Amino acid sequence: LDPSQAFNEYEFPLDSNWEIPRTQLNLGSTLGEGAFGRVVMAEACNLPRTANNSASIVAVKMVKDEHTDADMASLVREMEVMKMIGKHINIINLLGCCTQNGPLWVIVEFAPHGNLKDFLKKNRPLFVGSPSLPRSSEGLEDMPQLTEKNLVSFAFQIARGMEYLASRRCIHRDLAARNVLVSDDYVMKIADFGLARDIQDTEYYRKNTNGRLPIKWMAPESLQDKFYDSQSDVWSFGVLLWEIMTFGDQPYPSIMSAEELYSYLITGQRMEKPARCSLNIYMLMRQCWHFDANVRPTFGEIVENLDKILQLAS
Ligand code: ACK
Repeated sequence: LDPSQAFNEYEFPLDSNWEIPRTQLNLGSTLGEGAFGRVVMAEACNLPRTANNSASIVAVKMVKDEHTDADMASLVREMEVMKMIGKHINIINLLGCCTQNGPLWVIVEFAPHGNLKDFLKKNRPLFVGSPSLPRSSEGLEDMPQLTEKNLVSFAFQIARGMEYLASRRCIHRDLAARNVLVSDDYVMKIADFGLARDIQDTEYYRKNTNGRLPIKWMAPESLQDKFYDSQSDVWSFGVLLWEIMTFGDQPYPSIMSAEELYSYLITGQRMEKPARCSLNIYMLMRQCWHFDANVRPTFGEIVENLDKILQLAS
């Protein structure tokens, strides 16, 4: 028995399509840590899947020191889902992995501007007509104001990413501004496939998930029956659209529980049009919030609709 192996809790099959030598990575600071695990920034050299073959910044996903077998299984599944889904500009793409002789490292694209919710809050125009506080005026000069066209373009890009995921039979199940990351040049990238499940895997998308449920983004059929499909992702996209148009406000601020939310929705109530939101964008939100999932637009139709709205926006 190799003594160095004694410290490896798990053994993974080698996938030479994706394996990267650990020596090509130089780990840096922790970007975030949560129930899911840990994300660490790293410098990488000569990665096969990056544009320039020089050093680049990447994000490395790993489990925490105090992880369970289920945490590890979920990271492995996330990696396998990313391998199967393939590349798209509007998702966080897999770059490679380190699975041998040490801890599992899943290497993904790094998004320099963090999550979309915080990004929107940082870029709030002064005196936006919402109950939330405007951003501070500090550093305003290097933060150009976001235009309505910018906001519609964010929504368009996310819809493109979701259209792609849906075409790959992937249900996100936790689509929200906190799970979209912002890259350079305002490129939106859908992140966190931890909850992504294959549509054919019925026991997965009907499964009762333990822990915190993102109830305010959930479609009625997910709240009631734990049923998820691409059309329940469309409902969440409507809430995300609302988050974009309010520069990151909290949806349904007075609703406290899943039961309360469900009775609000089943009686036909919906969030009002945000102050700085055009009618055509609000109509799209409302279509995404049709109680009947079959009446909601598909991501393909949302992409078409947003494309038209973008053409009109100055
Ligand atoms: O808003 P954030 O800085 O963006 O806080 C979260 C945190 O790690 C936990 O998920 C950040 N994060 C996750 N993945 C990436 C990534 N690929 N690029 C940049 N930041 C990331 C995320």
